[in-house]
Amino acid sequence: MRPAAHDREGHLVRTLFELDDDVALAPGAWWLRGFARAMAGTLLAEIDQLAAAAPFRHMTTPGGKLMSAAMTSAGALGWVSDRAGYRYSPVDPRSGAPWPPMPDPFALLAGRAAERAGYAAFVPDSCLVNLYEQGARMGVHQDRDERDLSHPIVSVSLGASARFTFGPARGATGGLAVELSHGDVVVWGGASRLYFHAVTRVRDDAPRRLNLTLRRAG
Ligand SMILES: O=C(O)CCC(=O)C(=O)O
Ligand SMILES: [Mn+2]
Repeated sequence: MRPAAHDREGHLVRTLFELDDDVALAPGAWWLRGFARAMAGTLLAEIDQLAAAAPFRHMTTPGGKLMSAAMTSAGALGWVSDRAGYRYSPVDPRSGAPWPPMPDPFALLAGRAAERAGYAAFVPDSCLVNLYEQGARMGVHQDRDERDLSHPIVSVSLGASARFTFGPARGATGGLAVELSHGDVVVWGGASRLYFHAVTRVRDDAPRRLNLTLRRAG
């Protein structure tokens, strides 16, 4: 948790930053409101660069449906989906070349956010970048393609706000829905590492939404 700030006389100082309260979503899961806001410009510039090297594309599910969010990746491993299934790949299947390297600001932010949520020394080797344009969503799923599930997931929201559902079951039972805004970070792991989640709608308060999902996959 954020330590309280005091002025020279010892008064507790309420800053604008403190309006960004951390919210516990579930055991092991934290919604760090506004945690990435100050870095957003840097993150967006990095996304532009990596998308120039590994363009966003709509992948196909194993069932043959086109996913509505467009995706690309950075880091040693990138998450891919096609008729053969979901998996991590060291190369971009479109080019056969390695994914762009993990940008330093992504790894820095992921480590800091994980630490704030109680996960020390998190070093991601994969960043999936999701691009949601008008009408795009992401159906309910678990993140379970990673080799070692003891590492947390760090998920960063940029641009348009979106409704995010999170819970222990595929349906609504025991779960909740929150509205994720530009600069919010959600971290989950431990008891909620395999919680189900979805993006059920994206608002039109910005032209598009970007999400960084940082993981230790290998
Ligand atoms: O866009 C989001 O907020 C969630 C993305 C997600 O769950 C995923 O890529 O596995
Ligand atoms: Mn997910």
